[in-house]
Amino acid sequence: MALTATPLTLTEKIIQAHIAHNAFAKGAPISRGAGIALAIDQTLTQDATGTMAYLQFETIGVARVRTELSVSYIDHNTLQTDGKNMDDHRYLQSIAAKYGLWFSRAGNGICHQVHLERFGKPGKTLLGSDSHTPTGGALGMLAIGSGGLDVAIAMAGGAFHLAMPKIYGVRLTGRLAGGAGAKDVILELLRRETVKGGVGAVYEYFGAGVETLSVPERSTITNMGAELGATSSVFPSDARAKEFLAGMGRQEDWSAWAADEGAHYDRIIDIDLSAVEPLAACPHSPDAVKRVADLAGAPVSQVCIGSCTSSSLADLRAAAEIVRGRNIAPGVEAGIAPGSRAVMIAAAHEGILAELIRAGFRILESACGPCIGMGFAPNSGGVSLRTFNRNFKGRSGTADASVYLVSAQTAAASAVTGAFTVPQAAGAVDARVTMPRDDGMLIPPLDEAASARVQIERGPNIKPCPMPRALAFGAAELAVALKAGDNISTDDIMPAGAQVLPFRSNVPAISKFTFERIDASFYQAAEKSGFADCVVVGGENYGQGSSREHAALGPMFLGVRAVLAKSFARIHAANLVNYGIIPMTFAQSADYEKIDKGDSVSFANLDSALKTGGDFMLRVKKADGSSASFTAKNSLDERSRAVLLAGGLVAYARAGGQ
Ligand code: MIC
Ligand code: SF4
Repeated sequence: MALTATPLTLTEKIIQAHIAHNAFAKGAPISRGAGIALAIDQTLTQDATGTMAYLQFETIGVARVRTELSVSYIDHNTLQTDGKNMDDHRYLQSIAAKYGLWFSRAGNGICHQVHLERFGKPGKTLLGSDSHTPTGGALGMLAIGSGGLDVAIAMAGGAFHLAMPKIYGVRLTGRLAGGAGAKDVILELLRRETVKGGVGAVYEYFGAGVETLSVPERSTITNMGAELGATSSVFPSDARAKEFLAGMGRQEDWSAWAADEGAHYDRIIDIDLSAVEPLAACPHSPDAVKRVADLAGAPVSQVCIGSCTSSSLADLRAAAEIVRGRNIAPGVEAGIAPGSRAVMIAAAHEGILAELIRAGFRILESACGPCIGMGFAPNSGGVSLRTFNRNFKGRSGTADASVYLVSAQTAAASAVTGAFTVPQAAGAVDARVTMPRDDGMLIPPLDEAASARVQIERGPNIKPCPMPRALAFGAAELAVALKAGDNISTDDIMPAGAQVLPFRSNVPAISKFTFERIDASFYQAAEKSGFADCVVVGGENYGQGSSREHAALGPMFLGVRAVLAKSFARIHAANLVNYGIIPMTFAQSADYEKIDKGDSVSFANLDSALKTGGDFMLRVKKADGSSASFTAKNSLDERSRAVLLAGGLVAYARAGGQ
């Protein structure tokens, strides 16, 4: 690797190698917060966000994807209770065939796990329409989650725009011991940093402890960095990365990537792996972390090992060692959803799968499944221990269930006792993985002549994506349609689950579920107002969680024109802008108290604030006739303001905007 004058972090090196519009001197550090545009090497989509992404991609009008590699995965909507989901799968398969993408069929596995096994490459950029795309950081790539529209632009050869992140160095020392696993490392970080600690930052791992972690263990950590609100998480590409790629039959894809000696981090966080204990994130937030020892003995009714964060062969091995020769407790229902079909096959060959089945685990398909409320919902009021990454209220499908996020080790130990149990050291579990390179359910891109003959299959539920209305409300009074608290997740704004997900390709239909979890009357009220222009108020970290654009599209369709919050999650703020909704930040947190549902608000200088920058001046008329004035911060960069003025990203791009 070329020597640089200033020692750089790994994140900076990858960014330097991909700066699209080169306003920055090569080799010099880029100032944090500066707007940057990155060239994107690889993209991924999944079916729940993919339909909208490809509907947008089709309108851009390029004949073939312009990335090095683009993959369309089917893993979310695999509970097919009528024709809608399979119609979406067939649409996506025909799009992949037409435009030169790889296609991963339903059952082949969860996008992040399969991508790591089959396509991840050190030093590359990956943009994915799913918030857990940073999983790829386990292989030393800069992998970022975004809305589907940003991915569509990247597939068409456009750059990805973001603010240069801060870079937090996580120095690992020691080695995991006792029953602690990689999941406990990221839970420890969540305990310290909270679900908004990583907004605007990349967590970069370094130090002597790094080499003690295998790539699957690293991927548990990078995956769940999304719960910190981080832009991404990244590990160096070292001998362990080489070993992993060799195990996948892809040694030629390896190259070494690491930070320079003496690189500067904006902050350093120290974690001694040998001191990490088994932990659990308690209901209903990934950062409500407690020691399993402090929960020990409390009864458990369900256990599930799966999801894109902890369903690797290494996780299954650890679980199998713990349950060997024992049975699942009678009061517990236990299930396993292996992360990919390749993991399932390898587990079968090693005999682990048989051991898990014998112990009493139900085997679920290799897909997101229960993580996104697609089956295996817990009993009413049940206590479910899951190796997943999110435990927002109601996400499991059971509104009053208590979901705890734990390691595969803790899940397995608790499954056999029927109560929270601190896992004992299972002996040194072999974390090396050699998996058959099996492309049976992965369909490669067609050549151009064959692509030209493909007809796109469009099921009756697939409707064009609606466009934002013009920002013509000037100084009019807009009703405050909702006031929400802190850490509102995209699951609160637009729920997922078996009933809602089939409408992901039909915005008018899915918009009826907008804010259902926090205000069941939201849709009816919007309909009654004739979908009049309105605003929504939120607290800190508004829109945390998923990348789903539907959390912007639903509100947009119902008339929401601005969201006024104390702070925003990165992906959601970008999605709001892309769909013409203005994110505004309270300049003073206390002003949050001055505005309530039922008030009306007007903006004195909307036009000029969008054209030239500067804070927004607001006047709130209270329901009791009194009024208040205050300013809201305009943190939008020049491009975001231009996108809003153009009427959203599609209109902006059509008008030649970069
Ligand atoms: C999630 O974990 O919430 C999802 C479902 O994977 C989402 C994407 C979506 O809503 O389709 C994500 O994480 O981005
Ligand atoms: Fe799928 Fe869950 Fe991972 Fe989201 S977090 S990609 S729903 S497994």
